Amino acid sequence: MENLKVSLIGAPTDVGAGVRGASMGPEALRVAGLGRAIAAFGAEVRDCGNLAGPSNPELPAVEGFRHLAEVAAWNGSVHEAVYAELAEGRVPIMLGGDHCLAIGSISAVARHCRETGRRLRVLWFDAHADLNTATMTPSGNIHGMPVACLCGHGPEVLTGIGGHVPAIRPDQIRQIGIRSVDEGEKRFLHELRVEVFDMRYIDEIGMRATMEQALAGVDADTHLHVSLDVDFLDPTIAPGVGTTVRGGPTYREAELCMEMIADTGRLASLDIVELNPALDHCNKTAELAVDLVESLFGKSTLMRMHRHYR
Ligand code: EXY
Ligand code: MN
Ligand code: MN
Ligand code: MN
Repeated sequence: MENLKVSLIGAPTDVGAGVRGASMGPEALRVAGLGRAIAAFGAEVRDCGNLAGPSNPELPAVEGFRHLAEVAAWNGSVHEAVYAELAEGRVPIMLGGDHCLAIGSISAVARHCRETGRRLRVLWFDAHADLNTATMTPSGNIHGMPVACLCGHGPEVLTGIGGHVPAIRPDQIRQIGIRSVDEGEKRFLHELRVEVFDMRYIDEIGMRATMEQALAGVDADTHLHVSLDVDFLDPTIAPGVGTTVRGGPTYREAELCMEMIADTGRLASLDIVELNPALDHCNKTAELAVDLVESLFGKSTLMRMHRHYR
């Protein structure tokens, strides 16, 4: 942990979302003590501040996309910022902002992995599959499309960010916590053979076995990227989100996910997205996100020191 260098990159926008407010996410995470919490583990933390970009024009969808030009501009900036921190050997944490920004961050991670010969595994924690396209989308909101764009299905201004189409292959992703999937997305998930651990699966086999499967094959050459959409969590513990879906993981289930990722020692980049302070209660969802990040960076409980239960 002593040599760990972490960079916080704020991307204060909600241009990809249907509900406004995620643009305030980066500041809420800072107020909740994100930087201090990571520094407490002995990591060196650089706060790169916030990226700048176009404001939210609040316009209707055009040919299946809302705010395509604005989404492309923000993602271009995110891509460059995340790529630059990775090139310096740092662990970038992209503070959203809505989930459309994962197009920029994950395309940067994929580019870094191609250049350094590392294997990429993306863990996508979300209530949604985010696999819509212009013809399938019920809303035109691009935060419902990043997985499709990253896999090469979308407009060239988004799929081409990073210069390699597709940025990633479906077999590099594992989706965890999914419970709200549109009809077109269901067909597309099957067609692309995306490995999905939905809530029904988690209910039946448990979070520990789920995460063992999601992490199977992760080795010393793996760059592990976590894309944490806060709506992954059950709304009773995480109300500060514009797209809540009931029936999500409990506090302990979510902590266990993060602890098991920490145990691999392979976490190399992270997105924290969709936090909406305008809908939160006294910043409690931001504080929960900070708790989860602490576990992700290896905060251990007493239980973990006494492994007789394994
Ligand atoms: N599937 C719905 C749509 O595409 O409009 C809802 C998407 C919500 C996406 C949130 C960020 O994960
Ligand atoms: Mn690296
Ligand atoms: Mn999402
Ligand atoms: Mn979501």
